[in-house]
Order: sequence, then structure tokens, then C-alpha cells
Amino acid sequence: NFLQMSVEVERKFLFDSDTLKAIEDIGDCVGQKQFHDKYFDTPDFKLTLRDVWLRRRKQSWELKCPIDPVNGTVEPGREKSLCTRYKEITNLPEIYQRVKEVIKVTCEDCKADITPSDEDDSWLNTLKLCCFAEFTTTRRSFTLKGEDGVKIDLDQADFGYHVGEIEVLVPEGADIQSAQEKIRHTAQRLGLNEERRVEGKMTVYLKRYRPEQYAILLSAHVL
Ligand code: V4E
Repeated sequence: NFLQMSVEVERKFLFDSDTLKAIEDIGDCVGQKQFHDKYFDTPDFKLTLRDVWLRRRKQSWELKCPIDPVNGTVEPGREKSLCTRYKEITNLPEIYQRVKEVIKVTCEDCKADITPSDEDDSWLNTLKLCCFAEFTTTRRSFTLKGEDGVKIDLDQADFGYHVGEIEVLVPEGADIQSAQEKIRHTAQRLGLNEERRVEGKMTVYLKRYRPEQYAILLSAHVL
């Protein structure tokens, strides 16, 4: 069956006016948009402790899960590569199923096996999910000539952090290695020389506004 699933391979980078100029020189701006994200988890962080990120963006639900099977916890000492790879699920019944599996809710726990609805958020209460982060992002997107399938996003979050990302969407089962190669090549063209992973918007948000959750995720090696 065809579920709307793809793997998002991405590398974040810090940018300044020089990087912006490099991108404008060799790329085309393909749009600017603004979106508001709300992220949800249980009060004891059952989703984010498994590196699973549930959010509502522009009236749609999205679930980002690690592609490598995570058996219970995230391995300590896991080599943090420059690129992250997450499966993106956008089909709500599929999201509901996945979330239930991760937080191990059985049908008896939630009385009846309800059908989640886009219009009504009561399924969140059934699973004890609450919003833990909320912010607006202004995003400019670029493509580069001769770099098929690569998108560059420059994000400005409303809490005062900006970060870029080089992103390749890979249909599930397709070649992740070659996506990583494309990202490496693009980074080179932009003159990026980061050797370490750059903090994403969420990491900065949690550090600032949810220090308890930040500390727990940090010690569980999720961040
Ligand atoms: C996967 C993840 C989080 C969810 C938000 O993902 P992110 O790619 O940072 O947000 P955004 O707005 O760029 O989503 P897009 O529009 O590209 O789908 S929050 C933390 N993680 C894990 C994570 C991590 N630990 N480190 C880095 C560098 N990225 C992601």
C-alpha cells in the first residue's frame, strides 16, 4: 500500500551575509513562506525521548521518526553525523498508529480505538499529548542549478534564531547514500566548512524555554 512516506536527509548550517550571497549567486529563490509549528508530546516526553517529533504545521499533521530502528532508547555515544535522516509521515491514521506504538497505549487504556480527526483534536487528549513548543518560521527556499532534487532553506524563527538546511527528499527504499553525497557536494559549493552538527531551531527553543526537557533529551543522547 502506498503510504505518503519519504525520508528527509538534511544538513543544517549557520549562515551569514556571505553565505547568503553565495546562495543567491549560484541558486534561484523558489519562494518565501511563513508557517507556525506546534509540537506535541506526553508530559513524560515519551515521543521525543525516542527521537519522534509530532507537529501540526499549516493545519496538517506531520510525524518525523528516525529511520534506524530505535529499540527503546537512543544509543549513547552514537556518532552524530552532519546529516540527519528522518522518515516523514503525513497520513493522520498512520501517525496515530505510530504514536500509539511508541507511547505503548493499548485500546483498553484509551477506552475505545478512536479515529483521529483533522478537525477535532480530541485524539490528543486520548493519548495525553500536550503542546511543548510553538513558534513561527519565515523560510526562504532555493534550488541550485545542476543540483537535482536538492533544496536549500534559510529559516528565521520568531524567537530569534536563524539556521540554514540543505535537504534532499528520498522516496522510502531509495538511495540515501547518494542523497548524502549530493548534500556534501552542495555544502562544498556553498563553501561551508562545519565539521560539527549545527543546532536546529528545536534544540535552541528547548534550551531556552523548556530547560527540563532539554536536559533530559541531552542526557538521553537525543539532542
Ligand atoms: C527531527 C528533529 C526535530 C523536529 C524538527 O525538525 P527540523 O528539521 O529541525 O525542523 P524543520 O522546521 O526544519 O523541519 P522541516 O521543514 O525541514 O521538515 S527537533 C530535533 N530533531 C532531531 C534533530 C537533531 N537532534 N539535530 C539536528 C541537527 N536536527 C534534528
